[in-house]
Amino acid sequence: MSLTKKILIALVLGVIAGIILTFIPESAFSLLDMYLLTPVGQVFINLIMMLVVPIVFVSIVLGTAGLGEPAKLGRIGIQAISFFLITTAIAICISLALAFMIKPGTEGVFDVDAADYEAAEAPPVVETIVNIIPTNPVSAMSSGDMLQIIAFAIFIGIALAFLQDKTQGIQRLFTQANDILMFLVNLVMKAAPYGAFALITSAIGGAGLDAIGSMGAYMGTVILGLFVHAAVVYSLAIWLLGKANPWTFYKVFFPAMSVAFSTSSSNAALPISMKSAQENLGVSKSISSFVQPLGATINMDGTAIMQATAAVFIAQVYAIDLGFSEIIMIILTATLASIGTAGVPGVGLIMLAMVLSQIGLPVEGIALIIGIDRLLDMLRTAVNITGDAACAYIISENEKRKKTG
Ligand code: DAS
Repeated sequence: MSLTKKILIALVLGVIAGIILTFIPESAFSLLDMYLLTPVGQVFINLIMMLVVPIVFVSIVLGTAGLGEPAKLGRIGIQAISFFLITTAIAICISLALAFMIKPGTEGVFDVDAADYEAAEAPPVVETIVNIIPTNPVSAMSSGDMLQIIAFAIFIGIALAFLQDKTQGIQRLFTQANDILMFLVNLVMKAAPYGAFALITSAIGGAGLDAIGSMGAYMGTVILGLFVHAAVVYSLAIWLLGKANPWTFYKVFFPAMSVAFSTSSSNAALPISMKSAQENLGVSKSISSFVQPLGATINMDGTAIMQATAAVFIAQVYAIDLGFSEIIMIILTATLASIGTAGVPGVGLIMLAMVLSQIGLPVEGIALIIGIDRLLDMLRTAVNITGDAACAYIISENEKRKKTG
């Protein structure tokens, strides 16, 4: 049986088990979660997170060196960043339209008086951009600062590209390191069905059917936005811009989407998403190794969809009217917030505080959605990495056509 089928079955069984577990006493679920579900899920997450920093560093060095002349690096970079920004803005517009049509904040009773939320300090975006250049690459790697690791790897890759003849040995070393890491991805992915089952069971059992029910309109609006963006926008982009078949893309990319879904982490899904893109979609190693790690760090369309929907939802719950300028501010701040969101679980909610405070909405409104956010985080993370892979696929297909004339 294929890995895709195994993961799909694990997810379906996990949803069923999660729903069943919502009917057992909370104390019993907590024990089961603490001593079985969470440990199994965390071991799987740790196994893949163990590979993320080495894979990002090695693959971007190889990817940048493989692009050859900096002019091509510039061209690929401009195409990727343009795709990221345009699709994020489209994602936000879709979610705003849906939120204003469905009006999730007017459905149901919400206890705003009890709502309290201490916003964690979201790093200012300018500071994030300035700090992209690492003062100490080793500490960037030890702390997992993805933007700094990417920046350092790009510099090393450019140097390798310029010093082609003198650095054959180093290039071979990086190539062999990449082969070792891809082998380990394969090995770790054998645990994916077990990890996926444990993580989705824990998420559904932990959220509880009551929370899911009372936040149904909000969750439905976000999920509809995620579905429209992934199924329509990305498919149209692959078909029209990449002149490729969207169905082929989704069929082979499902295992990577399921890892992103299970772990709620773009970074954790990066190894399998790059492997899927390179081995199953034929995306060139150099383009995949450059575009996907960059996208996993700065391109979060799914997160932007949640942030825009949550902003409208909270405004509706607190009966605050949003004018044209507030809507423009939501588009701008949600785009910036999604760029600043790291590819790890739950950060999108922290960055939401920045969006809300920028447009003068009560940040404590986040307390209304925090209970079910883990389930939405799983779905939006799957969309986040899909956008990165779609971008790499489109650029790679167009570069191939350029070569064959
Ligand atoms: N979980 C984040 C990611 O890995 C996104 C988010 O928190 O919104 O993409």
